[in-house]
Amino acid sequence: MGILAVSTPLERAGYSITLIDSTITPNFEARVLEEVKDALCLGISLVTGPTIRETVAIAKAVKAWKADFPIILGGWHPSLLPKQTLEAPYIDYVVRGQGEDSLLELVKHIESGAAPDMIPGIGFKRDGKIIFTQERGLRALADMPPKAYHLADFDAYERACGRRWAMYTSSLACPFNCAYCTNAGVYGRKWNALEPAQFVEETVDLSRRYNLEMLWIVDDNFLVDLDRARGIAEGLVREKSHFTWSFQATTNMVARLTPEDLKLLQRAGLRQVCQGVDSGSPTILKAMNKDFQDFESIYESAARCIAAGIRPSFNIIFAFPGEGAKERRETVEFMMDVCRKFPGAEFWTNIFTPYPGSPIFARTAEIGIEPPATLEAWADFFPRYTKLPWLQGKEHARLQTTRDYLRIAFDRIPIAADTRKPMVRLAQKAISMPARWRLDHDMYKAPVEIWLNNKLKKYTAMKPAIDAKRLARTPQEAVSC
Ligand code: B12
Ligand code: SF4
Repeated sequence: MGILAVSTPLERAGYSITLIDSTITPNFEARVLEEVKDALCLGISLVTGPTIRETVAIAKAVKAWKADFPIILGGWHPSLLPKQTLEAPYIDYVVRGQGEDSLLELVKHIESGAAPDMIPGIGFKRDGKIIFTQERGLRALADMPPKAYHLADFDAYERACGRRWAMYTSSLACPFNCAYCTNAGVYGRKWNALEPAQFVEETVDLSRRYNLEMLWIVDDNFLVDLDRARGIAEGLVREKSHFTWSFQATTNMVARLTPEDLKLLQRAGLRQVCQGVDSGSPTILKAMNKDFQDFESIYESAARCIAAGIRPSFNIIFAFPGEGAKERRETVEFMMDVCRKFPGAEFWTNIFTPYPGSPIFARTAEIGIEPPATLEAWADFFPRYTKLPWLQGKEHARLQTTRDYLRIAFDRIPIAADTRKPMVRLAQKAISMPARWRLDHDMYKAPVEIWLNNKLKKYTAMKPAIDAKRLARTPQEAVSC
């Protein structure tokens, strides 16, 4: 999405883009090395975590081919840690925050050989010194050009996950400031959004143009303006849109929707609402700065969504600083209670990971965390397996086992097509019962159900035929970026 966003201004200015997505391109490193041969520069979009490993490998390989070939990093990680990112010897430029204007200006400067000092929102190196230009002011989403979806190889994504779908952004930022979230660090809590008419026109067009069955609206908090949400639903019903969709929103906002609102949204194709519940412990919710969310609204939101035929999908963060055995137990019991009361509700769990730019990151020394000191060292930073000073060894293994049991105790619907055979479904249903018993009794010794489930996974896993078509250049054979 980041690349699709920054591509439109470049294409409009006559540059040609070759998009290589490592998730669908076999041997993507070789492909990049092939494409850079006649390109002006290489831009890479990355978030904190494993994408850094690929970024570093590619950047080093490109530099080994040609030491002065310009490499530009953009996206959340370089935006939040621009100095440390630029300290890597194989990175030339970083773009901080929104990249639509900054990248276009930077590419023009690279092409003409001009000094980039006056381009707001970037960082670069000169004579071994790191230089940051002035901040670039945030632009409202409605003022941004449409994303260059035509660069995406929807056929390859479909082959990889069995469904034809895309992401779409209809608002930016979030008015809240949860302690673990990096949002305020980049978007400064300035929520702004597209009008319903633009949402409806663009999503209907997108779904028809690329024959998409589903859209995932990746706004941070879709429901900040409830009238906008109602307007969107009415517009989609009026247009007879054919796609289903999902969005992310806070539970307090979802609970403000009336049953009629939810029915309207369901008629408009809404099938899932992702919500950050994050903990079942009131103490931890307070520590997370989530005073805006109470348990009553979480139950209310689950009840109303289920009644309207919309799946409530909740996220949990385990091992937040201050979470002890009592608070973790409260969380597991809360999850079990919600799933039992509202069959169809689902939970996805993570391990707390202190991201740069989040409010809690300012307290790393106090909570005993030593942040990685180089770009490369952030590659292992991943909420699926994070280890923390208070979560190591047996304790870490026990939590991972609990998470595995939570996964098999209740059905969750992944975004990829469900290709399970009836026998496999039946077998998984059977092991969900002892898994629930274990979670109720907090007993995870000799985890045979997990072993069994892993065996079953062999029969459930997608076998993607991954490939990406070679993307055609624009007819005018402009400079590739
Ligand atoms: C969709 C989404 C996902 C999707 C897809 C992620 C992906 N890698 O593409 C999925 C569900 C897979 C996902 C997973 C994860 N995500 Co996520 N995700 C998002 C979300 C909601 C939207 C991202 C998006 O596409 N936005 C729309 C585009 C247009 O905006 P953008 O990415 O910000 O791009 C702009 C600029 O950053 C810049 N830019 C971006 N790329 C480039 C490249 C160049 C060359 C240039 C010049 C500029 C540039 O210009 C763009 C236009 O202005 C963001 C929150 C958010 N508001 O952005 C979180 C977010 C990116 N995710 C986050 C996290 C933590 C994760 C996970 C670790 C969660 C988990 N528990 O597993 C994983 C990690 C995935 C990975 N690959 O490593 C954090 C990242 C924090 C960080 N420090 O990096 C975010 C910021 C959420 C948050 N507020 O904390 N995520
Ligand atoms: S976690 Fe969600 S609700 Fe909290 S600040 Fe981030 S985007 Fe907003």
